[in-house]
Amino acid sequence: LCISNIFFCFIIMYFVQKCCLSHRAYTNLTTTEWSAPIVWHGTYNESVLENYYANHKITVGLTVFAVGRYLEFYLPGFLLSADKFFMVGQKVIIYVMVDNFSKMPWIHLGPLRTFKVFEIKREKRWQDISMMRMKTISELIVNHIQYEVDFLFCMDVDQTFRKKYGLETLGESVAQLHTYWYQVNPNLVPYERSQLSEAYIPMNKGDFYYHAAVFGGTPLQVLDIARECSKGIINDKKNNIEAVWHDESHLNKYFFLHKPTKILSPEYCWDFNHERNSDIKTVKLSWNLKYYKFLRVTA
Ligand code: 2GW
Ligand code: MN
Repeated sequence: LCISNIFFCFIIMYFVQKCCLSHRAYTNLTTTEWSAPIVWHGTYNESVLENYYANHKITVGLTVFAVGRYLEFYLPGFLLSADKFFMVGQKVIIYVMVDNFSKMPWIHLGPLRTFKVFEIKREKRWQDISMMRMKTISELIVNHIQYEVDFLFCMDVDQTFRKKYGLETLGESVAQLHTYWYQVNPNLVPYERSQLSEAYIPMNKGDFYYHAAVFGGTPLQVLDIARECSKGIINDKKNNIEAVWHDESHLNKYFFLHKPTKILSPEYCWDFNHERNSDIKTVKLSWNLKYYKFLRVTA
């Protein structure tokens, strides 16, 4: 009786552990299981970084897409705020992809900053506008970016920089924790769960839910990310399936298979509509309001 009781207790403990305790204490976690730093405001020393990079000159690239109404609606604010807060004091090249060159907001950027504007064709479906960014990014890296920058970020346009977004964010391959899911057990996040999709992540697997609004790394690393994601997207199209969160599902699959070397806290891409607890000290970049009705009419 005693032995069977002990055995029973072990079984219970096993399930408690599996269901609850393995739900790591996400809040303020500063390193991952694979020893990658998770950067929160205050976990880095800005002056040490600045001193180091004063002797190691770098150029940082930033890609952004603005087609249809997003061009007039979001691009000016994104560029103005990036000029003010993104990699202050560093050389920066912003690669802007638009579908209508004549609507490009030619704002004046600060010293050491420039943008390069590319005209791309507008996809009909918004899902494709979002997903085909991966293909365009990989072509752009092959043709231009790899020769021009040391680090690269790829971002959504519907967001605004609020505070310094600096050297602490640079790494080989960088992923962004999603505002809505950073405290949630991976079994409850919206990974793609159909085995028919290349973005499939099995239950009980996965580390974090990453937000596709921000990812980055060295150009060749970002090339690998963008290539793998666009391969997955195109194969899914051949098989007549679309992952639940489009390119974001494929990005999550990529980072599940190839762990990022640095993770940014949700302070680096925050939604002010989401309830904010004391983890969120300084918001560096925030989501803009979405006016779906207006924006999706012509999108
Ligand atoms: C997208 C959706 C509905 C209507 C319009 C568009 C749209 C997107 C557009 O008309 N023009 C455009 O340039 N875009 C680009 O695609 C733009 O750069 C935008 O930031 C990006 C992603 O679309 P967005 O920001 O409206 O989608 P979110 O904020 O819901 O994004 C998350 O999920 C997406 C997939 O559904 C992507 O993975 C994205 O990276 C995620 O942040
Ligand atoms: Mn967005």
